Amino acid sequence: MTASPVAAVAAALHGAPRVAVYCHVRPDADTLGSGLALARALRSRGADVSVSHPGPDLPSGIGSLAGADGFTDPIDADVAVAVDCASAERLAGLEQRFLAHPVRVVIDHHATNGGFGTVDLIDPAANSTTELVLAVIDALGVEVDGPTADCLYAGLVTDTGSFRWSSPQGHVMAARLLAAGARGRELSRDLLDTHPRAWFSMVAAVLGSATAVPEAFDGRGLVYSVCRAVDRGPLGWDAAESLIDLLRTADDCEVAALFKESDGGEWSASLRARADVDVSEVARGFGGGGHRLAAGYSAAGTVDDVVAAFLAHT
Ligand SMILES: [Mn+2]
Repeated sequence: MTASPVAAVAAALHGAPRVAVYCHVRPDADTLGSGLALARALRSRGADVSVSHPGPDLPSGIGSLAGADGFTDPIDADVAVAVDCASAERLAGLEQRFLAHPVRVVIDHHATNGGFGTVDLIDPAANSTTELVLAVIDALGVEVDGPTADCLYAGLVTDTGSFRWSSPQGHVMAARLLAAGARGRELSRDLLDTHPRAWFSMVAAVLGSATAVPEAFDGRGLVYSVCRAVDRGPLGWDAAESLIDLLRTADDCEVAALFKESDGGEWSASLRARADVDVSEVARGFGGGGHRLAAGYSAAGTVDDVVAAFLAHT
């Protein structure tokens, strides 16, 4: 990463009295941790800052992050910042609001992000968007205190799968954040290792109905499953988010796919590759995006149609 995009973002934020930070729809710990950490840093410099996400849904486990009780509608701001959003569409109902700002900063690490700000800081080599936010905070000269370190660590530990696919820089960053007071053990427990017991029956249903397609992807194999709204039962949408990490452990399938039904009957597909199939390309074909080994897209229709459309492209 060159220093200049970081410096350009810091310059755009420097002295801005009002900043509206936008997180993506169905927010995860990386987008929320990025937004909350950036807001803390800017507020410490005297700025008025809002942190917003489209829709009512917050994932479980983020309640202990500083500011997690303070998400609001976007304020009228001089500068808008989108964090961890691979495209403007990821802002859903807040997209037009964001795009109306004359100064728009995009901070993201998705390889498929083509840039939709007036100032873009996009680095696919970053483990998490919080890694890029930390670079911006450093460029602003703001000290990272314990609560800010928590927010940054939350994005890092989740986006690296508990550091399983972290770069060396991710470990260096983790050491710095833990030394600054991040509650690593508690955050891992809350964000990754806590489920209501109803989650167990959902896992059983979804993994029990997993289907293998050995001939897919030039014989390298696909395993896929479906998580219908009824499989989730009383659980929220985010309960299904970690299922793909179980599916993708199939030892004889290079690619894993999970089709998740929202309460509104729409579908989101999560794709993972074990080694070297570029699933972001597959996702892009359906209007989605992501990383080479982890990507996704949205779809509408019956489950049979959605799955058949995907299988036709494997
Ligand atoms: Mn991320």
